[in-house]
Amino acid sequence: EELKPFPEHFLWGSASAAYQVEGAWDSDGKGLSVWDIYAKLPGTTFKDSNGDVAADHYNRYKEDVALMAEMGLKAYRFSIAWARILPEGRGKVNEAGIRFYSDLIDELLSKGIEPVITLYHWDLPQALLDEYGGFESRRIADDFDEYARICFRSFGDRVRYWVSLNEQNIFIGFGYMTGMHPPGVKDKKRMLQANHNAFLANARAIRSFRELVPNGKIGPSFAYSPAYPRTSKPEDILASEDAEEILSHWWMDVYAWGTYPKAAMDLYRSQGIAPEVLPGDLELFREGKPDFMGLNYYQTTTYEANPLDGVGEKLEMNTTGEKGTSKSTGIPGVYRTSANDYLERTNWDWTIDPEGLRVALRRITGRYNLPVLITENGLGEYDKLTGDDKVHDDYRIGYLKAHILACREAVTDGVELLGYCTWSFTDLLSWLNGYQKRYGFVYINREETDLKDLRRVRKDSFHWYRRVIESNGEEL
Ligand code: GCO
Repeated sequence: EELKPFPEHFLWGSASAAYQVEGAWDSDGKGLSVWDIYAKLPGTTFKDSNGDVAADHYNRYKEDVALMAEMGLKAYRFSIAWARILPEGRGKVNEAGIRFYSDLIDELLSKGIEPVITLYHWDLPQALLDEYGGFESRRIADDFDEYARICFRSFGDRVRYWVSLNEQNIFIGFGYMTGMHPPGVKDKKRMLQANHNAFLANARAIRSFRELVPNGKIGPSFAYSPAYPRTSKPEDILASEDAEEILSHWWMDVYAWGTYPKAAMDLYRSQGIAPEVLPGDLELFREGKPDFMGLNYYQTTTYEANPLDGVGEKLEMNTTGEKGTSKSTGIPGVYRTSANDYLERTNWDWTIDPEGLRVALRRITGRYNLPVLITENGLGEYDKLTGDDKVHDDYRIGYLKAHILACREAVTDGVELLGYCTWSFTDLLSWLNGYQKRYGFVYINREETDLKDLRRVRKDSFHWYRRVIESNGEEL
């Protein structure tokens, strides 16, 4: 069968997040974020790595954009550090923060690169956590909306594509259930309420976007790990459907339709942990309907029926997250994760499943009928710099190639795909895994505490992706 070509003006992109690349954690009036504090608490991150310096992108953004231009990148997705714009989270605006992002946007546009802005990539201003508990209060929606409106007014004339919240399921799940991200809470009831409040924030910002950037497009980025059944045993099928409902529809249904899945809500009600939904909340969600679903895709997860009926199971959320966190389930007696004999795994124990990306795209299209922007996809590896200053990352090329082919198959299936952003452009800080876990096309010469020179080195994948873009995905 003939594969359809990628659409014209397809956004061949690459992505990053402020805390993971910028550094300059206290420069030019920036306030502190929860990560500036949390990563420095003992035992929270790999070898105490933190984003104080990161890739020093704040000071070297021109050099980085020049590399993007050399590669022919069509889109660059980056996030704004809320605390650079509003050091206290709300109130007084830091003009130097606005200027930094404004300059970055102008630099990108001057090279013909479409900026894609993420409003929230996890670096909540610490002041808002201290003041009222951050996402645990409904006040977060007012403050996020105020911050978003400042960004829309400052950059909306030049930036068409926006991501509201990045991986709400991960930052809320890790922040309030597994306790691995700030604020380190492990309580499912609090998790579900913080998550509801994050939906309020998301919808308020999208409503403001309609008013302030009427010609732009906005959507959340969801970390979607499609659920597979272990076998064709009906109990396993039900288990994987339940996992899909609890771990994915719980978020995507609200974004797309403004409703929580009923079975999951009934279950949480019976457990006494359902979020408090006030009159007007669901109407607001429906007003905040996105233009596209942002998809961060790394892997699929396989489930089987849980024969233990939940006895002894810990209340943990399955996530697309780090090694060792995707073991048990939130729903006693319904499902648990299992091995998948057909899939290889990365060094961080993530399954490698290009066909799963096609599954994800088809499911999102079939259920929600929304266009999709792939906002992240990539391979974290231990890259090695050779003596002659090269990085031979053929494994990354192989990984990306297979996933891009899956995109093309999905386009042929009828998926409306707006673009494909790899994670990431340069190497950057992995929140919990430090600088050893590298995703970039551009190698950054540094280790956890040894900064070396932060030199930028083009990996083999850099040259490869340039040709992919040039041929609009024909030449893989
Ligand atoms: C890591 C993760 C991240 C995420 C990204 C999510 O290793 O820390 O892979 O880099 O993918 O921040 O949006």
